Amino acid sequence: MKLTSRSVSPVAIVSTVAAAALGASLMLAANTPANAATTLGAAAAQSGRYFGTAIAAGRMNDSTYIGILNREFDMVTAENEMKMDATEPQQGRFSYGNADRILNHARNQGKRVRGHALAWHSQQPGWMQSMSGSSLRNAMLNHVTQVATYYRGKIYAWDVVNEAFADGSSGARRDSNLQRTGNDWIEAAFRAARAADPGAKLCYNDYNTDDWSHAKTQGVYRMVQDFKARGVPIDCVGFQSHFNAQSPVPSNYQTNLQNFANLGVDVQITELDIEGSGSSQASNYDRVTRACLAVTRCAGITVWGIRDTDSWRAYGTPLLFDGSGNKKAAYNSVLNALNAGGPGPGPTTTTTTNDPIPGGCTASVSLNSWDNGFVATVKVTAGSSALRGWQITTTLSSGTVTSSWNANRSGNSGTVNWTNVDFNGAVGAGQSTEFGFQGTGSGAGLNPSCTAS
Ligand code: 9MR
Repeated sequence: MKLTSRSVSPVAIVSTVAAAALGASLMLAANTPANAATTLGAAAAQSGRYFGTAIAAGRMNDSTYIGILNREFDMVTAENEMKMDATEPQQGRFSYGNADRILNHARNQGKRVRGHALAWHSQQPGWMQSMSGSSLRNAMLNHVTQVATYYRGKIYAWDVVNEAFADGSSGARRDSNLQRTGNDWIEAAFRAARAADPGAKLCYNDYNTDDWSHAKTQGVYRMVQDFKARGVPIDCVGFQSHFNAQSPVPSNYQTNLQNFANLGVDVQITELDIEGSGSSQASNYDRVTRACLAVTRCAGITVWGIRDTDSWRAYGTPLLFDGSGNKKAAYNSVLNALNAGGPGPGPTTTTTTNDPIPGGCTASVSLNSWDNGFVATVKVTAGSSALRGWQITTTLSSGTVTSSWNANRSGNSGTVNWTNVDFNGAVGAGQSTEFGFQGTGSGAGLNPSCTAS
């Protein structure tokens, strides 16, 4: 209804005056309408993005910590527990206890997980630090393969390689034992990660790459450009975004994210923390959040810890919650910015991503066997939510697969991996689809396992 001047009520006049008088605070109120999301994860989800945090397994018995985690965040990174020294403390002996604790908690809460990190010059186990040449290259690739395979289907995005560029004006690779195995070590790591977990987005992650004018940023940009041109499997670039007075939020931060996105990769803010307090800290957080929202392929933001006291640099009070778990001004500015939203539907997904839902599907097999051969029919059943795609692993204790139908296959003996074809990837909640194969041997013990993708 169009109001005429005669129909304007005294209440309306009062609120118009109030609007003029309150100015900025009313604008703030406009960003937080009654139906605005009240948690970071829900607010980010409105534009198809996530809001995550790093957590430490050692703090998981702290009820304040876990309460904030469960309530606010929908993406989780293990702060240290998936690093090389944690997951392969002795060569060939893998250890996933703390990493699993984090991953299982996240997934049981319906949250997704960023994997951090498969290959890095730092946090290497002692045995690796003293290696070089082809034995180091092989050990690194084996690590990438083993860890990414172990978590196959459960990781939204892996930091495949972390911090491989030098600081300063060179724009060159950082010297390290891994770099000395040959300049192609990074692409080799990405290829190994893709083969091990085709559903995970594969990221290059670094710090001091947030300013477009820095030589280090340019070096990373040229590498990503080259990888895209040559078909090296890379899906995303992580910008750690650790800011303080010496390293402030760059004025070209959004431009920087956009320039990388224009190469055809997602961009992710992976380790955000900003030293400071009060309104200046809040306004820096606001700027970073708005920059992500303004870039369609900025998939989401992860802060590097929950409370200030949880931070690797607690003295800088760089996070969104104080030591008691109270929301800081910085929290409110991030929430308001997320609620104000951004353009577009969020990141365009060009590769299949892993399913955030635990237990997203199951598989069973029926066998029709004869003397030395069999036909197996595998039934794939979606769990409580619909599947966009699926991956099945089967084990042949003897013999080989000789033909198959209605699925893509990799391998034909031992562990054989299967993925949906175009027409049978989408399966409704609780519904089933089938594929089959013929093989030699008995077909005993195929034991299919299903991962939603
Ligand atoms: O926050 C992490 C801290 O607990 C560890 O001691 C440290 C060891 O390297 O790593 C910190 O996390 C780093 C991350 O893995 C990579 N980017 C820089 C982060 C802060 O140092």
